[in-house]
Amino acid sequence: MSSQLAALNQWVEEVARLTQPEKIHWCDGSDVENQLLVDLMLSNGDLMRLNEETHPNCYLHRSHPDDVARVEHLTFVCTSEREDAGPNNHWMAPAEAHAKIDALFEGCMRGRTLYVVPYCMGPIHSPLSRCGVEITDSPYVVANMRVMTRMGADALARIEREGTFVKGLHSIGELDPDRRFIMHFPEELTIKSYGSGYGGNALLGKKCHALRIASHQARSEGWLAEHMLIVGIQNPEGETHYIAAAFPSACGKTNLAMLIPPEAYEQAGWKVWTVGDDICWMQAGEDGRLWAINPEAGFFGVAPGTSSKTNRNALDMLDHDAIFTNVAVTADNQPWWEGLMVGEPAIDWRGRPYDPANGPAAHPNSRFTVSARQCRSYSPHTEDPQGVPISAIVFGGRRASLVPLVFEARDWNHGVLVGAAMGSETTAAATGKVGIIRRDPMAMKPFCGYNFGDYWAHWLSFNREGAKLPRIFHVNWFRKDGDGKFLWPGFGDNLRVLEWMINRVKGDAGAVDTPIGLLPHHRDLNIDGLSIGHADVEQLLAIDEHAWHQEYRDIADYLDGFGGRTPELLRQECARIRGALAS
Ligand code: GTP
Ligand code: SPV
Ligand code: MN
Repeated sequence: MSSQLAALNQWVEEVARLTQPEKIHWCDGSDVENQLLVDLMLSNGDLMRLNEETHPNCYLHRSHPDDVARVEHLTFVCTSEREDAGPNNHWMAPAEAHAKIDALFEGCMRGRTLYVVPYCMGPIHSPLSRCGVEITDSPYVVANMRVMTRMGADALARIEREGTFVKGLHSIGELDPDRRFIMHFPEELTIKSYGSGYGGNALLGKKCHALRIASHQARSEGWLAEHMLIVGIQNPEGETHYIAAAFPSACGKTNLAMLIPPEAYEQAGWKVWTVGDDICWMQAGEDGRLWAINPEAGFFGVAPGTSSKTNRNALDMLDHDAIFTNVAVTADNQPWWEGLMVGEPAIDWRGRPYDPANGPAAHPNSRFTVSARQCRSYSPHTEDPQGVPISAIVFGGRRASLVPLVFEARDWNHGVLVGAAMGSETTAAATGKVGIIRRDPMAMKPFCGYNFGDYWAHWLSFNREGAKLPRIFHVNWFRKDGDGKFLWPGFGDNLRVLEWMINRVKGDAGAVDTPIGLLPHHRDLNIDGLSIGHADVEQLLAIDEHAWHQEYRDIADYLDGFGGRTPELLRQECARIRGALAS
């Protein structure tokens, strides 16, 4: 055995001594293995088979009702210096954190099987990819990791070649919210997660590895690990522009990544190519451009709101070989959620007969897990080892008021400020109150594995000689009118906004200069065929300077909260805009 695998074996043995499993299973990722796991879960109640005629190989998982979302208050970044984790993270000293969580792991797998899950984040032959091994006692986690990552024998072979991998230890424990922690040790490339089976808490390749650990690693190695979708927009001339977009959880990444063009656009020859829907790893190429890969291999998407009208590409990939978590089911055992627009719920997400008095039939954060290969718009370039070149970076939030439909940053440094200043209403993707506006820089508030001040400095450092950086934009699909209705139709019609961006990149579109950035003039935005009127567009593109003045006061205070770690350039940029707003 190679010394690399010897190190892995030794860690597995150590963990087994601590957790005392009945059996140890090394996952190879094969179909046979998956079938055995599915059969096991069907027999122990972890999974229920859905309607085999309408949804072959589709399963429903009902989680513990107290375990339905990420738990930010129990998520820690454990660097040796508190300042390195920053005010944006909960921090615990590494030794204390290990002791606390190891005490929970002690003997926790008695009578259970310990699964060793080798995985690769990113195309298996890409130099940008990174490997990890998750140890878990949850077959549901194994089945999900198999869809979400390149899991099994090939990953193990790469680990053997490279020697380095991220260690992730996970147990569902008692699923007790009072005995639950998600701990990260970026300096040790280690994750320990106890007491939850939910996606972002338990599928350790996703947010824990590909964002918190990877962002920390990316800073020291000179690349970026971001909470961004990657989409390719092909125009009628046949050119494809790749756009990376950061929106907070449940704010539209999956939907934008697999957008269906409005009919007139489709007829004119526009095409949309999905590369990724949640995470993007980017690096400067030799040509000075930023090149991006999607480290994931599947989608763990929000079910509610997905319909043939809003996202046909998503719906069409969900009628076979998919895992559903916490959705409702119809009388004939088909998956159902709010916004599906067909069928009716018979049983709610907790397994009770549906009663509107109990709230929504599907949990608002109910999810589907599906291989990216099942998506019709899946881009063949997703597998390119060098990634795809990024033409534009888009930041966006869920803001009922103030923030216009779209604006462009003046330059890279201004764009970094626009990202750092992002605010968004909280959603059901994390526990806690929904609809509260909070600062969520680059949509990374729950996911940045180090101090935001250092993170912004890292972003600014990409602006160097020879760099051909993407343009930076900000969007808001969620602006509401006086009656609480969305002003912008969203979904497929968001292509109209992307078209303006691409034309800006090419130098073909106009813009109006304002203190907060460059906005399209309403003639620059194609609204042909939309039911919204001129007045709505006017409102969507209006700037209330007085309210923005307040907003920027708040932004300046927020940046000050990071003390000496906030880059001076960012403060200057902020001061410049405040000055322009005041005058
Ligand atoms: P995570 O997987 O949590 O990171 O979420 P996400 O950013 O991928 O969000 P997703 O695309 O799943 O959208 C979340 C919710 O927002 C769904 O209920 C969508 O229907 C809704 N949504 C997405 N795009 C739009 C849009 O353009 N307009 C409006 N009004 N709603 C949207
Ligand atoms: C998110 O919350 O941003 C998600 C789902 O993409 S989770 O995998 O739980 O993080
Ligand atoms: Mn996400």
